[in-house]
Formats: sequence, structure tokens, C-alpha cells
Amino acid sequence: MYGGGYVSEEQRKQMQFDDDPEKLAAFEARIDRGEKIEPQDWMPKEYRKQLIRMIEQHAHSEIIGALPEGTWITRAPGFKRKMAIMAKVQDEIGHAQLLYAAAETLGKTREQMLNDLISGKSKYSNVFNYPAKTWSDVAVIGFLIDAAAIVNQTLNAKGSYGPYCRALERICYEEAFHLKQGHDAFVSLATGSKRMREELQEALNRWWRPIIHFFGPSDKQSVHSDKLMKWKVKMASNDDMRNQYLDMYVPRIRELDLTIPDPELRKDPDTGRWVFGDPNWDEFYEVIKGNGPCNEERLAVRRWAEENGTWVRQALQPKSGKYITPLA
Ligand code: FAQ
Repeated sequence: MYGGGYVSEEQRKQMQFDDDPEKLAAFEARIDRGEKIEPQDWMPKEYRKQLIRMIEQHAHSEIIGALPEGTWITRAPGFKRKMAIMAKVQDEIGHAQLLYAAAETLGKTREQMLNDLISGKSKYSNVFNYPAKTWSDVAVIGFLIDAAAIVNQTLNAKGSYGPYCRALERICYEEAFHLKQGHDAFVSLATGSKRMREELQEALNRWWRPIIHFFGPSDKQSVHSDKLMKWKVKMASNDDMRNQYLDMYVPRIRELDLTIPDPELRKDPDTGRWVFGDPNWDEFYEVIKGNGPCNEERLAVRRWAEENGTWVRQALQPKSGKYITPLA
């Protein structure tokens, strides 16, 4: 089983011990009152570390997330869709900018974050390690993955860390637009010719499992949820977010007469929760460990960008000698 990033009981005690108990109590009281924590405020080491991890992974997901759709800018059907997907990809890079800036307020530089991405040390969302083989894949990403991101981000925008929440709020406005373009592309295919419907169904079959994985492992397997929810960084558990998403989007897929590729998927009338078939969590852990179908290809693009952008950063280098990162 996957063990990356696991915080042992020993480490956990050490982290608690390192923090002044009085300051910790005052900090937690502020969180309980719903106050925002700002960069200059005292915060436990573990809160800072967790926020850096999560915001950084989110930022990486945006720049890597631009790649599957980016390859479709020139191939999107028609001028309007080319324009829309180009604008969306540009927005995603902008989201990465906002998120890297929010993570920087916690003390990790952009250069360190990008190095950790390129070296494979940092994670990013599992879903972007799958290929966008057809235009239908782009429609699935634009509708169903953007929708999943919005469920997560709308909740977490009400969280405790000011800079992250403000970045999420802005990102959600833009993603609501992305969702409209994704939905429009998805519905056009679903209501199009027999061939278009078949292609969309095939794309849905490919993406359904990664989408279930998107919200993270089940609550029982989640490593960080308890602490993050206590400190209001995560405003709902992985299973609760996944359930909320299924509530909203299963009916919207089914009303288009498409088949969700999970015969066991049903809503339990007693619990009000969705029950689904085994989503193969081993596949999820392999993908986030770097062994998914496109991990190498995605990181190779970022390495290429780093290497080929060096001369630009050098040309822009101020006299102070401060290194200018690719996204600065
Ligand atoms: N992918 O203990 P938990 C987007 C890792 S933005 C990869 O449950 P946590 C926009 C996790 O890091 C998409 N790894 O973790 C867009 C941990 O490993 P670590 C990104 C995952 O943090 C749309 C381990 O598993 N969104 O899509 C994933 O409490 C369309 C144990 O898991 C965000 O990043 C995963 N899906 O909960 C762009 C939102 N799930 O670090 C282009 C912010 C879990 O110990 C086109 N992040 N892991 O080595 C979050 O809300 C949380 O971090 C979760 C995971 C919910 C993703």
C-alpha cells in the first residue's frame, strides 16, 4: 500500500510538542470562531506544512492540467471552440500563478516548488496523468473534471487560510465559465450523431474511474483529512465531497442517456449515500506515485519548459542576481 507523505505518530507528537500549547490553543480558538489566518499570524508548524503541501499540489495540478487540453487548441472543432479552449488553458495557468503566490506566503519559494514538481517529489492531481485521446475527452474534462474541481474549491474557499481562500474564490468564478464551455461541448456531442455519442460514451468510460479517484482515497484511507478538517483547511471529507458530486452530476449524465460505466452505482435510500463498485484504488496509488499512463510525458513537458525558458529568465535577471522562475 502507498505510504508517501505519511506522518508517523512519533512525528505527529514531535510537531505538537514543538508548538507552544498556549499559542496553539489561541490559534485553534480563532479557527473555531471562523476567523481567517493571515501570513503574518502565528500558526502551528504542521498547519503551515500541510497548507504548503496542499496548495502546491493544487498549483501543480493547474499547470499540468493545462496540458491535456492544450494539445487540443489547434484541433478543437471550429473557430469558436478553439478560442474557448485557448482562453481556458490560459486561465488555468493564471490559476497556478494565484496558487503559487498563496503558497509562497507560507515560506516556500516558487523555484523550490517547481523543482519539486520537475523532480517528481511533489504530487499533482491523478486525473491529469491520463491522455485526452479525442475531442470527447476534452468535453469530459471540461464538464466533469471542472465540476469536480468546483465542488472541492467552493467548499474549501470558506476555509481558514486567507490567501488560499481568496485565490479559490477567484478561481471558482473563472471555473464556473469553464464548466459552461465544458457542458456545452459535452451536450453537443451527447445530442449529436451516432458516432459523436459513441465517442463521448467511450471517453466517459475511460474517465469515470479517475474522476472517482479525484476526490482522494476513502475517509478511512485518507491520511491528512482529520487534521485538515479540524483546522478548516478542508471543509468536507473526501467521501462527503465525492458524494456531493455524485448527487449533482449523476442525474445530469443520465438525463443525456449516457451510461455510467459502473453497474453497482446506486444511491442507498436509507443512508442517502452513493454506493459504487470497486474503483481500483491500487491504480490510483500507482498513478500518484508516478506510474500512470502519462506521468512521464507530463513532467517531460515541464522539464522542457524549464530548460528552454532558462535564457529568458537569465535575460530578465535583475542586477541583484535573484533567480527568476518560469512563472514569476
Ligand atoms: N491526486 O490524506 P489524503 C483542477 C494524495 S485542480 C493526486 O486524503 P488530502 C482544475 C494526497 O496528496 C485539481 N494525489 O490527502 C482543473 C496524499 O499524498 P501525500 C486539484 C492525491 O490532501 C480542472 C495521499 O493521496 N485540486 O482540477 C489525490 O487530505 C480541469 C493521501 O490522501 C486540488 O488540489 C489526487 N486526486 O486530500 C485544471 C484541491 N487525492 O501528499 C485543468 C486541493 C489524494 O501525503 C482542467 N486539494 N492524493 O504524499 C485537496 O482538496 C486535497 O489535497 C485532496 C486530497 C482532496 C485532493
